[in-house]
Amino acid sequence: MEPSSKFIFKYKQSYFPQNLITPEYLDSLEDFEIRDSDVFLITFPKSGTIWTQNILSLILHEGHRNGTEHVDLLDRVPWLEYNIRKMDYVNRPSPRYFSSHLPYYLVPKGLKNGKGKIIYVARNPKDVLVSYFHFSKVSLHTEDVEDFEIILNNFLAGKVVGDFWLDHVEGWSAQRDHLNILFLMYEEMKKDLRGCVIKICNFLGKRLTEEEIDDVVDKASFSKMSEDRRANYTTAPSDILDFSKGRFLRKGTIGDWKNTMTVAQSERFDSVFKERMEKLPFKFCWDIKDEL
Ligand code: PPS
Repeated sequence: MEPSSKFIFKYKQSYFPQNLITPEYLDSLEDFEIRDSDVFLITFPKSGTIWTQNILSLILHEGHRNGTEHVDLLDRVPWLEYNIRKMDYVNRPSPRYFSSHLPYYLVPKGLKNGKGKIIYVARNPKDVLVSYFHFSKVSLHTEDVEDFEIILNNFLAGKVVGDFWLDHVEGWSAQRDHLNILFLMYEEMKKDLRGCVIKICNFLGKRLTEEEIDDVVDKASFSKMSEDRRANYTTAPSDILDFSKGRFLRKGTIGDWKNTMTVAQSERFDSVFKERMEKLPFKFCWDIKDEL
C-alpha cells in the first residue's frame, strides 16, 4: 500500500478513502462469491448512484409495500466495498443488490466470469467533477478543497476516489459484449426517467403495473428524494457525512459545470478527455438543452 494523503490511500492502481476500507478487505473481494441472482450497480462517484440505488430499491420492494418502509438505501442496496453497517453480505438472502465504485479490474472474479447482472451508470465527467468538488465539503472522508483548480488537477491526474474517469468508464464499457450489463446515462435518466425505469425493469425481469412504474418515477424524482430520509442519505453515520456543510442531493441537473469551470479550465479538461471520449460507445450531453 502506498500512502497518498491524509484522505486517500493507493491500493494497486486505485485510490480509496482512508478509514472506510482496508487493503485486506479489498484483497478479500476477489473471492467474494457471486450468485446468478446478484445485481450490481456500478458507477464512477457522483454519477447518479444514490438515484439509481433508490430506483432499484423501489423496483425491488415494489414501492415500499414490502414491510421495508423504514429501511434506508444503505441497507437496501449496500456498498460492496464500504460495508458501513457491517452487514453479513455472505448470508444475505437472494436477490442481493449491491452498489460499487470499483474499477473493473478489482471486482470479484465471479462477476468477471459472467455471474450476476450489472447496471452501469455514467454521467458527463465535467458535471461529475463539479459534483465531486461540492461533495468534498460534505464528505468527511474527502479533502475539502476551496480551490476548484486543485480538484481539477487531481481529477485530471486520476488522483480521486474512482481513479481516472476514462479508465473507469472504458474498463467497464469494454465488457459490454460478454457480461450481462445495462448501460445508462445520468442525462438519459434526467430526460426520460420513466423510460429508464422501464429499461431497468426489463433488464431485471421485473413486471410492474403502469401505476407501480408511475410510483417509482414519482418517488425517484429529485424533489421527493430530497425530502425522503430513506433515500437522501441523511441517515448515514455522522462520522462520514456532515450535512451542515451541504446536501447530498445538491442540484441534480445537467450542465452545472458551466457555473464552476472557467473557459480555460474547460479547454484543459477537453484536451485531456476529448480524444478518448469520442471513442466511447456513448453519446454525451453537455447541456440541458442538448439532444441525447
Ligand atoms: S456518490 O457519492 O458517488 O454516491 O454520489 P452519486 O449518488 O453518484 O451522485 C450524486 C449526484 O447525483 C445527484 N442526484 C440526482 N439527480 C437527479 N435526480 C435525482 N433524483 C438525484 N439523486 C441524486 C445528486 O444531486 C448529485 O449531483 P449534483 O450535481 O452534485 O447535484
